Amino acid sequence: MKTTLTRFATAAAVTAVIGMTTVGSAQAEDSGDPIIIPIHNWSSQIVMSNAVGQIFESLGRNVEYVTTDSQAVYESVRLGDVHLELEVWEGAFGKSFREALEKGGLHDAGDHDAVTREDWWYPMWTKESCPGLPSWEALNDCAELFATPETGDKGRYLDGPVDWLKHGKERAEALGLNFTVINAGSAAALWAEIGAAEKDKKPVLVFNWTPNFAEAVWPGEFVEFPEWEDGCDKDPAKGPNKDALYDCGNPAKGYLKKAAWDGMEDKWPQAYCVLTKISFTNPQIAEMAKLVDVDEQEPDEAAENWLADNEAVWKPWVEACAS
Ligand code: TMO
Repeated sequence: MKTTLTRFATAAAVTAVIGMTTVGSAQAEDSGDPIIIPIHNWSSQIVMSNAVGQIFESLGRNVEYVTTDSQAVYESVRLGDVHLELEVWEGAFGKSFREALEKGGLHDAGDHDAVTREDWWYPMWTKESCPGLPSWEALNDCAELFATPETGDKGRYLDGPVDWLKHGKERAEALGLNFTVINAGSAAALWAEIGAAEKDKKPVLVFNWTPNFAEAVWPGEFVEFPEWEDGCDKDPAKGPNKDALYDCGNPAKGYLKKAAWDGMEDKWPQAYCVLTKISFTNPQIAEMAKLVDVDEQEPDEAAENWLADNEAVWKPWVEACAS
């Protein structure tokens, strides 16, 4: 029932917007070819991509979604195989994004309002048995608390899926951490790990990020590693270990950008204009993730519900590009 009602609400909003945009529009028309939007493997990105796709559809655009690797996507945008990326997280993707920018073919289409962080993280109960946290220097003394049969006497750190390329193994090595880094197969495996530890308040260390639904479910903290310095992934002189890369934490106040294929503006000027106006906040992005990861909605349905409940957020972006 909720879905039916919100479908009507969205349709009404869409009609209103189309009515406005078709009057006196003198600029070149957007192409009828589909705008191809890449989808990755974490919920806010999937919901946001569907929400923006539905906004484009409300303007009469055709949209296709393709599931792509979250690092390789920057090469795909650059080549115009997909046309934009809605969540460029500095910690995970800054390097791939910068490399693609240098090669040319894609550009920075502006920042979201959101401030992001992605790093080693623990639910707050972990600190009771390892009170030196959040400093990374407390980790080795506590390593055995995190040991499992799989890791022997080393601690276990459950990193994100490999395509998020967190360089966890290199970080552990560069900082001499007595931890085995294991890549989760999916975001869901991270939530399962925290959920399984919750009942007995077992210490766990997993990859996590903000904005995300998790912060409202499990209070917790990021481990404070040596502060990120530009070049820490390229220049061994950066960070405390002068012989190693990746001996810094990820940026603690990272950006969240949008990226666009250079040809997008000419081909779909109105949709491109809307893309440049889009700016989601931390709570909005956390809510998008929650609709899927907690409320168990399908991503397209979550996007539809989010748009119906937040017209005051997104309609001004469309209106700003109406002529
Ligand atoms: C790429 N991610 C936002 C899940 O860290």
